[in-house]
Amino acid sequence: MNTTMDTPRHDWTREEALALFELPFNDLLFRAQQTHRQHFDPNAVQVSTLLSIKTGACPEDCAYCSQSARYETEVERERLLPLEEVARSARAAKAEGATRFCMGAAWRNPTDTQLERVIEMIRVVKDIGMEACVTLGMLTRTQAERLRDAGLDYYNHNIDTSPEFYPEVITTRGFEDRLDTLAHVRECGIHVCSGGIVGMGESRDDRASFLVSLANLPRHPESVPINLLVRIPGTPLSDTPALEPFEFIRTVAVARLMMPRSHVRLSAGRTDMNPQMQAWCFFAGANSIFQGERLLTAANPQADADRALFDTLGIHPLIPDGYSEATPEDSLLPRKVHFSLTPSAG
Ligand code: SAM
Ligand code: DTB
Ligand code: SF4
Repeated sequence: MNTTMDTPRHDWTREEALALFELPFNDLLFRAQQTHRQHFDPNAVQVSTLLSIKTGACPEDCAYCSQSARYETEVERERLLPLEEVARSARAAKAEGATRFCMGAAWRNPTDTQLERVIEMIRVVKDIGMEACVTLGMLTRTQAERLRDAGLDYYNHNIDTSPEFYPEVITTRGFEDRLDTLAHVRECGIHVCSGGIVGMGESRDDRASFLVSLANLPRHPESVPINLLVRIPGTPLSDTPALEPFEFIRTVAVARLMMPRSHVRLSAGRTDMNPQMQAWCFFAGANSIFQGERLLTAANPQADADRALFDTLGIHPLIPDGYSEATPEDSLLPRKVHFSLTPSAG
């Protein structure tokens, strides 16, 4: 096995990934941190904010999701948000220090008319001077091209879990459908954000296989969100036993080792993690978070708590190249750290 892990690989086997999971914890974290330092400022964390632009009444049956029409959850359905509300939200996120604004819609896939409305939102976010990301479900190649032409920076589409465990979680669209959308996004030049959820009752083998599926894509996603399942009352996964915290940290470390140049996002589930656990995740190679008190429908830590965590750990938010910063008085950004959106993760 390549011990320095310097060059991105796309030929991982599940056995190799499992061997990483099975390393003594200190060895795994030491190696992950070494790899992390080869490619990133270890104290810089990219900050995104999420907004649900269309909530609930989704026809899909994703067993973890508060927004599926098939489950009785507390989520109220909402129509597509007005443009002005998106603009207000993006300005507020920028003032809080986020550099990327991610908009999510509870769709299986967008219609062309819906896509046009989202494109207006992307333009508004770009005008405010933030990176734009959207997650709208499956896309055709033509739709991906329209998003690229609108200036979209990232498209989020998760593979969610291993191909083997996937049918236990979602039956209304297949794993291959997800790969098709990812290929459309990649081929038309939008940065790819793709990861998944751990803690859904999958095995360690599944976690290894999930990371192999991501790392063996033709190019690694630039952004890899690792979500800890948020157990939503009313969904089939609401009573899933909590994942052992060290296993989550191991998953982050293995993701870092297998996709050395990608931003690994410590994503959903941070309200169930204490500051020490989040610090371990950063040490394991996580270098991105969602900031803001709400994810799409679920709670996220308060901005104050994240500010305190960054201060305690000496972490600073990462500023992308060419980013136009918010005014100093309303930004929490103390330092400038540059990275380039190109070249890609590998
Ligand atoms: N409807 C679109 C789709 O599924 O592609 C976009 C939005 S969907 C909510 C985006 C991702 O959020 C999912 O693929 C899943 O990985 C993550 N997610 C949703 N609910 C979650 C939960 N309860 N806990 C953790 N992650 C979750
Ligand atoms: C991702 O991987 N996690 C985000 C984002 N991509 C769209 C969504 C997390 C959703 C958590 C549950 C909720 O808010 O409903
Ligand atoms: Fe719908 Fe996305 Fe939720 Fe699945 S994850 S039910 S596609 S909103």
